[in-house]
This record gives sequence, C-alpha cells and structure tokens, in this order.
Amino acid sequence: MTTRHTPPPDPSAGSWGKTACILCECNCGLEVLVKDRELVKIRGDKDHPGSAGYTCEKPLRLDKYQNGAHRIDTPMRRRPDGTYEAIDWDTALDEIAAKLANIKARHGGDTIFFYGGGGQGNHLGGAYGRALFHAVGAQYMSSALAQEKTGEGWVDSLLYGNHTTGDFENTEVAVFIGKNPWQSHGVARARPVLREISRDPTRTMIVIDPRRSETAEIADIHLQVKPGTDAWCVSALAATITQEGLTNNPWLDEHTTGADDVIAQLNDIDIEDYSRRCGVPEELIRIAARRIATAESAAVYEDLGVQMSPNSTLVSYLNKMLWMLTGNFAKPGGMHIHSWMFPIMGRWHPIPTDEPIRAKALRRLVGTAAMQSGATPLRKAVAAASRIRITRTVAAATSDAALTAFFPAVAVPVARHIANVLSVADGPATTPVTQARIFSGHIPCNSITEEILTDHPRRFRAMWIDSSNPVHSLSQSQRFREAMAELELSVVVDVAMTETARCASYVLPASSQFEKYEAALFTLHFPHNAFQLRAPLMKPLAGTRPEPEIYAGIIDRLGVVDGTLIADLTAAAQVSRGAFALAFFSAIKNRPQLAGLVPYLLYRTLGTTLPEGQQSAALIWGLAHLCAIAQPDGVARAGYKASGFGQGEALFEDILARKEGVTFTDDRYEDAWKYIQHPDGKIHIAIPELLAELDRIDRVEPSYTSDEFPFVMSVGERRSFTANVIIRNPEWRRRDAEGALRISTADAEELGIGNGAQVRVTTESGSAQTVAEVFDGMQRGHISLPNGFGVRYPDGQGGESETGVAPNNLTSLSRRDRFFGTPWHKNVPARIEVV
Ligand SMILES: Nc1nc2c(c(=O)[nH]1)N[C@H]1C(S)=C(S)[C@@H](COP(=O)(O)OP(=O)(O)OC[C@H]3O[C@@H](n4cnc5c(=O)[nH]c(N)nc54)[C@H](O)[C@@H]3O)O[C@H]1N2
Ligand SMILES: Nc1nc2c(c(=O)[nH]1)N[C@H]1C(S)=C(S)[C@@H](COP(=O)(O)OP(=O)(O)OC[C@H]3O[C@@H](n4cnc5c(=O)[nH]c(N)nc54)[C@H](O)[C@@H]3O)O[C@H]1N2
Ligand code: SF4
Ligand SMILES: [Mo]
Repeated sequence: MTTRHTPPPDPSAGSWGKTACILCECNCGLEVLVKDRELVKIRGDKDHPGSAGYTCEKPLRLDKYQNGAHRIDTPMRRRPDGTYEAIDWDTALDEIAAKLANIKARHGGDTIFFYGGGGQGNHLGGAYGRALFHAVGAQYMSSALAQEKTGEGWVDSLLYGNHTTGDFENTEVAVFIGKNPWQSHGVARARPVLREISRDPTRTMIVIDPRRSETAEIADIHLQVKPGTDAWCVSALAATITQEGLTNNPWLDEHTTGADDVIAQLNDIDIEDYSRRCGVPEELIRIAARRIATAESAAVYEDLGVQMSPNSTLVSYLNKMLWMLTGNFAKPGGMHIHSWMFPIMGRWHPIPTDEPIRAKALRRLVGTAAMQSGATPLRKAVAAASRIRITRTVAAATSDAALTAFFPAVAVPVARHIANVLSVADGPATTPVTQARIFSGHIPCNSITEEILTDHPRRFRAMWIDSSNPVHSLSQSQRFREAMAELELSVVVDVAMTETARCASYVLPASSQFEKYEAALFTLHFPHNAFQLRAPLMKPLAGTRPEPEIYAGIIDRLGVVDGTLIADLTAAAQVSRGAFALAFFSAIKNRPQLAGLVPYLLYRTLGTTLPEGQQSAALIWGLAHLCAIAQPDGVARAGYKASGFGQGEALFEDILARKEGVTFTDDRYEDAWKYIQHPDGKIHIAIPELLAELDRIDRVEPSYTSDEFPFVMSVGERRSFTANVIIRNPEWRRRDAEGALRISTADAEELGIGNGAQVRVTTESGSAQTVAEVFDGMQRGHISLPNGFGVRYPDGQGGESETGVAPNNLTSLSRRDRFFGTPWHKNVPARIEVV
C-alpha cells in the first residue's frame, strides 16, 4: 500500500517482470526490467525451477529480438511482381480462409501442408495452429524436428516407445556424441554441470567430435573421429563392451528382449579395423568403453554432429547400446524416460498409477454408468442453468458431484483420443508423392520440395508456415524458394519479414514472445520436470496479433463449428470449471471428430471466461488436465495431491499463478520403468532393420571427399553468438561478427590462409565468400561454418545488409539419411580458395 512516507513507484523507472530465454531449448528463467517497451535489464531468475538463476551470455541483449527494424506490424499480400502491399486484418483473414476452403474443395484438405509451429521458446501458437490443421482436413505436417530428431525418435519408439534424457548432474561418466553442450546447452545449467564433471577426479567426460570443441577441451577422453565415421567408432565402443565381457547380463536378462542377437553381432566386429576407419586409436576406444561399462552410472547425449551426418539413424541406435548393454537405466546418473507436459513428438500415454486395482475398478464402474446415463443431459441442464443466476450454484454443485463419479472413468480414453489426434500420432505412414517414411506425423524436411515440385495429383498445393524460416533453415534454400513459387497459397506467420516470408503469398505479423502468453513444451527432464507459462511483459505491438487469435479468426471464417456448441460450452464455463469440464469432456466423448479442434474450442469458450488477457491460457487448462491424467502419481509428488479432476485443476491454477514456472512432476528413479510403452515393460533391444544396417556398414569404407572437394565441411556449428535465426539484428553479437569459417592450422598453412583472410568456399550446390579463422581445434580436412548467419536486416539507410553465410545455400537435398531423410549438414564435401 502506498503511504505518505513511501513515494508511489516511478513509472519511468520501468518494472521487473518474469519470463524466459527463447534462444535455446533450455528456456532459462529470466527477470527483465521493461521500460517504454524496451528490455533494458535482463538477469537470470533464481526462482525458476529448472535454471535456478543460470543464464549464458546470449539472452542479455534479447531486446534485439523484441525491438528493431525487423518487426512487421501489418498483414501483407504479395503482388504479382513479388512486392508486398499492406492489407488490413479482416481482408487478410477473409481472403486466406476463402482460399483455404477453395483448395480443400478442389484438391482435398490433405494438399494443405503445415510447417513449423514453434521455435525454441514458442509452442503455444503452433498448438493452436493444430486446430486449423484439423479444420481444413490436413494430414501432413513437419517442423525442424524432422531434419534432426526423427531418426532417433523412431529408434526410441522401437526400443521403449518414448524419449530418454540423461541425469548429467549426477552421472559418473558423461558421454557426448556430436554434441557440444558448452555452447549449445541442452542440459540445464550446462556450464556449471560440465565444469563439475571435469573437475571431479572420480567422474569422467567422454566426447566424440572431430573437432576439439569447448566441451572436448575440458573432457577427460576425446575421441577425435574423422567426420562422418561415428557409426564405426560407436560400434567399436559397443563391441568392446560385449567382446571384453563387460555387459550387465543379469540386468539384460531381466529387463530386455533380443539382447543375444545384438551381442552376437557386436562380437563379430573387428575393433581394430573399425578404429582405423574412424581414425581413433584402438586403445583409446577400449579405455573409453571400459570406463563406461565399469562406472556406477553413465549417461549419453547425441546431437547434430551425428544426427546430421552419415548413418545417423544407425548411430542413434548404437549410442543407446552404450547405456543399454551396461544397464544404465532408471537409476541415479543414468538414462531415463521422462514425463511430459505434452509430448512434442511420439505418443501420449497414461502411466499406471499406484492406486490399488480394486479401488480403480470400482471407480471406473460408477463413472462409466454416470457418463452413459447422465453426462449429456447434465451438460444441457448445466448450460440452461447458467442462464438463470439462482440455479448456477446448484448446477455447479451438481456437476462437481457428477465429475467425481465420471471423471476418472472417461478421462483417460477421452484424453488419449484428444492427445493422439492433436499430435497427429495416427496420421499417414508415408508421404503422398515420394512415399518417404513419416515419423510421429512429421514428414522428412528434405522431402518437402519433392512433394511440391511434381505433376503428381496429390502434390501439396498450399503451405502454412508458423515460427520457422525453412527457406533459410532447410537444405538447398533455392529449391525451397522454387517450391514456394509453385504453390497456390502460402502463408507465413512471423514477427519478421524473413527469407521465407519473402516468398509467401500472405505474411501475418505475430506479436512477439514478450507481448503474449507463451510457453515451450520442451519438458524433457527427469526426475523433476518443469513447465513455465510466460505472462506477457507488455501489450502487443500495434498491428500485430498473438497466434491463437489469428487461428481462431481463420477457423471462425471456415464455419466448421456450430454456434450452439460454442454457446453451450461457454455457458458451462460461466457456471464453474467443473461444469465446463463435464460439458467439454462429454462433448468430445460423444463427438470424437471434434478432438482436432480442441485448442479452438477451449479458446472460444473457456478462454472467454478467464481474466482479461488470459484467453490463450485456455489451452493450458487442457494440457494441465492431460498431464495430470497421464502422470497422476508424479504430479501428486510435485505437490498437486487432489485426486481426479481436482488434480489437473490445481496444476492449472498454479501454472497461472507462478510466473517463474512450476515443477509439475516429481518422479522416483525407478519410475522410469513405468514410462516404457511396451506391454511387457521391457526394452526391445534388437531392431532387425538396424542390425541389417550394422551388417551393411561392415562392408563400407567411409570416404566423403574427392579431388574436387577435398574437405568435409560442417555447416551450422553452434557458437557463442548464434541462436538459429531468432535474432536477425547483427549488432546482437559481441564476438565472431561475420561467422568465420574455421580451418585447422595445418590446412591453413598449406593453403596460405591467415586469420581473417577472405576465402571462397564451394560445394556441389553453391559457393560463398567468407572470412577464415585458423582454429587449432580443427583436424586436417575438416572445416566448419556457424549456423544463424546470412539473414537480411534493414541497414538504416533504406537498404538491407546481409552478414555472414546463409548455410543452406551450400547444402544439398540428396545427402540424407536412408531411413528418415535427415540431412547431412555436418558432412558437406567442399573446397576452399583464397580470394
Ligand atoms: N549457441 C547456440 N546454442 C544452440 C543453438 C544455436 O543456434 N546457438 N541451437 C539449438 C538447437 S536448435 C540445436 S538442435 C542444438 C544443437 O546442438 P549441437 O548438436 O551441440 O550443435 P552443433 O554445433 O551443431 O554440433 C555439435 C558438434 O558436432 C560436431 N560434429 C561435426 N561433425 C561431426 C561428426 O561427423 N561426428 C561427430 N561426432 N561430431 C561432429 C561439431 O564439431 C560440433 O562440436 O543447439 C541448440 N543450442
Ligand atoms: N545447414 C544447417 N541448417 C540447419 C541447422 C544446421 O546445423 N545446419 N540446424 C537446424 C536446426 S537443428 C534447427 S532447429 C533449424 C531451426 O530453423 P527454423 O525452424 O527455421 O527456426 P528458427 O531459426 O528458430 O526460426 C524461428 C522463426 O520464428 C520467428 N519467431 C520468433 N518469435 C516468434 C513468435 O512469437 N511468433 C512467430 N510466429 N514467429 C516467431 C523468428 O523470426 C524466426 O523466423 O535450423 C536447421 N538448419
Ligand atoms: S541460450 Fe539457452 S542456455 Fe543460454 S540463457 Fe538462453 S535458454 Fe539458457
Ligand atoms: Mo535444432
């Protein structure tokens, strides 16, 4: 309270608010001083449940994302000559909705393709976008995940049906394969955690990387492979474990199937020859393998160095052998399957509760009965009652009573249906034109242009792109531009006029991630998993709209939902949350075809009853309930102890109240077993298709260079000041302003290249000029370019400048994994010339 003695706060001093960093998957908690819409001071938030005050150097100048000449503030329509004209929102939404409906009528909704839907910090827009996907009857979608994680995701799905994470904070032996967490993070509080492992003489860090990365620099063992040879290196590690009798046999017997087949095949591997092929001394491979196998615990993390290199899906499989053969699962310092707020890839699945079976059966019986006989009439009664004030309290009490009975019974099947529809888990298995494999709804990014640039009748005719810049970020940018030019309609939703937006028929300006409710669904932690719903720090920039409002506007115009349902659900929401839940769950149970529209339904009904400005938190209500339904015991241990409907409700309320984020599940190490999705609860260790692949590479001598292209170039290295292309203003960077091409000392000497020299680098698909940096951590024959460069930014004089090399002018679509088409961006044959 303000008194005479304490002066009122000075508005010109600004105010502190809580949010998160949007530059990598860690989403560290931030406190920000906002003044006149500027992010003037930024510091780590000690209250954040995941990062506890930690940040790296990157978010300190996030204002370069929030404010600047890149922000767009009006919808735009492309003219025939390729320039853009500003149009108002109604015109834009009317025209786009009409065109979508027209394409659907002529070619089918499955020719409308959806791409993106979230960067490193913003998944709420994409989640609402999923309602549009279903409203138009789309079937095919993709995102950046399908150029890195789909191979690994498929391997995970066959082994145990879920995603794993390592307990690096507690592990005795940490193994990083093609992963440089010092720069790219991916591990919470990465630098202190790495430093701690490095300093502790009883713990060991093993890094597999052709380059002496910052992480390799402080590692105990660096296996400096030749680029692209990890399949031989990692299989030699696994073979050492089997051939030296270091497998954990009692564990394998109890918890896995198929181990004998795998071990037999690994026993046939010639370790000495494989070490020659990957360029790592045999003795070092053996030392590393023994260290992993004899430790109390080991955890493994693979990333782009192998996921964007030859044999990536096979390497994902082999990497998991290191911890599976040694039994490093579901124990401190090992690997774990974790809970989810909502799975970003793979299936939602409820885990068995600790509740006694008899109590569960009884509740299901009562609940199903209540549901079948009473729910629909009750929904209507509740809706009617809400219009008469006196009966509202009665209606609220009645629905609470009904909920107690019915919720546990219907919740799981209804929630499962909603989750699987929203995540497109049961979508097509292959793409319509080239029959490429689809994993978890995501078509391979390298297939997109092939599904457009063809006469095939089922080719994609329209593309909706949200929060992504595929012209810049996917292989062979020029090809993507050509594909966009062939489409009848393309819509980009972004905060900036990106390289992709410049090819689109319509561009819709989104409010920034600090101007709206926003959240990331990277909930990948174990045993404590956290989620943060970020509240806006300021009002939307005039002319922009938050994505949920954009999607609702289009879906309204498509007229796919009948008004009575919206009115009924809204009326129920006005009575009470319980009445709404009853009406909502029974509506989806009775009309399962509505499941795909859930985000829209929640937004237009429950959303309108939430406090001013919180409408888009309506979807979080749904996610909180799905989360509690799927993982009731873990959620209870995190402090949300109510049973049934009350549990998700308590979680939702806390998510809204705690701006720094909440811990939503608290697991015990042995709980990781419950997350295995195979009915037998075991890890199915033999994957015949990949064992055949392992056999195939036995006959392959790796070689990626030629006289024409004597170097292997890794295109897209994560550095101190790269963050995909989330920040466009080049002034954001404090170092490495131009994004230098790194080259080994020996190669630089031989070619007469000094630090700072201008060089031209050429690949089979393109050529670029850049500055060189002689880097003694590079091995001979390997060069490296950073990611995130080569975007256009207004230069302040009416023109535009472009800094550094756009990576995907140099990559090719055809160099890709044989299973899931992931591109070999870290393995591009190249040559260099001094300019
Ligand atoms: N600073 C920063 N951090 C980021 C991002 C960013 O843009 N900037 N982006 C985020 C995103 S989207 C992602 S996916 C992650 C990626 O995170 P990382 O995968 O860790 O990042 P990269 O630098 O692409 O690749 C890691 C390492 O792979 C090595 N490598 C290259 N070729 C090979 C090879 O043939 N074999 C092996 N074993 N290693 C090889 C490189 O030398 C490099 O050190 O980073 C996230 N974090
Ligand atoms: N050669 C090569 N290519 C690569 C890589 C590589 O290593 N080498 N790495 C790849 C990897 S791992 C990834 S993850 C991809 C990333 O590439 P993309 O999927 O293209 O993602 P970002 O670069 O993160 O782009 C995010 C976009 O979202 C916009 N944006 C920011 N905030 C908002 C918002 O609130 N709403 C909306 N609607 N838009 C917003 C930004 O302006 C930006 O255009 O790049 C890939 N491309
Ligand atoms: S870039 Fe990643 S590690 Fe650095 S502060 Fe942001 S979220 Fe945290
Ligand atoms: Mo990524």
